[in-house]
Amino acid sequence: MNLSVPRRAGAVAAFTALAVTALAGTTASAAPPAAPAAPSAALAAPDIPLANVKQHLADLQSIATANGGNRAHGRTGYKASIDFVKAKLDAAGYTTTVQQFTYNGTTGYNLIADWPGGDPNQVLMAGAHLDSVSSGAGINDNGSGSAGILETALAVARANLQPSKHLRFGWWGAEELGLVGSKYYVNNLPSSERSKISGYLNFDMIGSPNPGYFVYDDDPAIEQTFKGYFAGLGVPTEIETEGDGRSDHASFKNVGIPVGGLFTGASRVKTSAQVQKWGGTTTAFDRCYHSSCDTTSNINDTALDRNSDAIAHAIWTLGTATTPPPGPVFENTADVAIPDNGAAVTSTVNVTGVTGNAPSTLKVGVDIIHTWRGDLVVDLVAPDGTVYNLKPFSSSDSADNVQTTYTVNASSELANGAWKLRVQDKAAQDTGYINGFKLTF
Ligand code: DTR
Ligand code: CA
Ligand code: ZN
Ligand code: ZN
Repeated sequence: MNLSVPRRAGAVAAFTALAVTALAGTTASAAPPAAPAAPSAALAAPDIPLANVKQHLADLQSIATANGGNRAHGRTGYKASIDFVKAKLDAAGYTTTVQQFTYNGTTGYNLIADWPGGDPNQVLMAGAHLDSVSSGAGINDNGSGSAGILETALAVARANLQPSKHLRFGWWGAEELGLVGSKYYVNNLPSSERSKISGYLNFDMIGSPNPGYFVYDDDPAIEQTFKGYFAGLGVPTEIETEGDGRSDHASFKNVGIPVGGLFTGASRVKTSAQVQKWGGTTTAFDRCYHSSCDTTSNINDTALDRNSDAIAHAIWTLGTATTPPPGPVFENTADVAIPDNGAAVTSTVNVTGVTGNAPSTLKVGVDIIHTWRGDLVVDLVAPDGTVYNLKPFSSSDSADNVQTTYTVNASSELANGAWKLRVQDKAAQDTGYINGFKLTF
C-alpha cells in the first residue's frame, strides 16, 4: 500500500490512504487544511490611449522614411528606432540599458527598460521586436507590438504604479533574422537572473489589418489572463497554434521561463469560420506581411487598441497581484498501471475541509510515466462526475510522459469530495502508469 502524503501550506496533516485495486486506482485523503489567505485584489489597468499608440507608429514610420525606407537590423533606421524608444523611457523615469551584439558582421541592439521598484526576485517582463525586414517600415510587424508595450510602459509611469513584481520591458533586435537579439539577451542572462523572471509576455504583430485574436497557449495563468480580458470584451479568441518558435517568446520558453502573448495574424488566410467570428475577409490576416506596404495604413485600429489594452491588463494583473500562499494540497502518489489500449484507470484524492467551491484556477498536477504519450486521454473527474479533459488523444504526440500542471476553472464544483484523475490508453503498444496526482486549491 502506498501511503500518499497530502500536504497543505505550512503543516503536515494526518492522513490515511485506502488502496482500492491496482487497476481501478487508489484513494488518498487528508485532514482539514488551514484556510488559504484570500488572494489580494489586483488593480485595474487604465485604458491605453489608441491615439498615443498610433503616434508612436507614425514616429516609427517617419524614422523608416528618413532612413532608406526600413528599420532593419544593421541599418540606420533600426538604431534610430532604439534611440526613439529609449528617449521616451528615460524621460518617463525608467532605468534603460542598450545591449549591443553582433550579427552578420553588423552591430545589433536590444533595449531593456526597468521600472524601479517591485520584488527583484519576481520580474514580470514584456517584450517586442523592434526591427523590421529590409523591404519596408515594419509598422505592423513589429511597430505594433513595440508601440503597444511602449505606451503601456508610459502608462505605468503616469500612474506611478508600485507593483509587487519588478517590471521590465524589452525591445529586441534582429528578430527577423532568427530571434537573434532575444536569444542574445537570454543567453547572456545568468541563470540566477533567469529564474527571477516569473513570466515573459511577447507581442509580435498586434494590429493586423484583417485581424484575428490569437492567444499563445503556453503558460496557463498568462493565457487565462489574456483570454479573460478578451472574454470581458465579448471578443472570442483562438489559441495561437503556429506560434511556437516563431517569435521572441521562444528564446525565453527554451530556458524554462513561463511565456504568453498575443497575435493578430500574418500571411495565413482567415477562414470563413473566423470571418464569422471576427469579421473581415477570407484573405490574409496581414497581406503586407514582410512587404513594403507594411506602413501606418496597414493597421486595424480596433485590433491595435484592444491588444494594447490587453497588454496593460496583463501588466497590472500579473504585476500587482501578490501571489497568495498556496492553498491546501491533496496528493496521491500511488502508482496505477495503465492497461495498454485498454480500460480507463483512476487515481483518486478525497478532498475534505475546503469550504465552498473549488477555485477558477484549480491546479491539477499530473505525473504520468508513459512512452508515446499521444496514446493517452487524461481527464479530471469532479466529485459530481463532471469531466474536465486535460489532454486529448493525439496520434502524433510521440513524446514521453505527461508531467505538467494544468489550470482548471473548477469554480462550479464543490471542493470537497472524491476527485479522480482518469487515464485511458487508446492505442496499442507503449505502456506506462500514473505516478502521481495532485490538487492545489
Ligand atoms: N515570425 C514573426 C511573425 C509571426 C508569424 N507567426 C507568428 C506566430 C506568433 C507570433 C509571431 C508570428 C515575424 O515575422 O516577426
Ligand atoms: Ca485603449
Ligand atoms: Zn514580427
Ligand atoms: Zn516579421
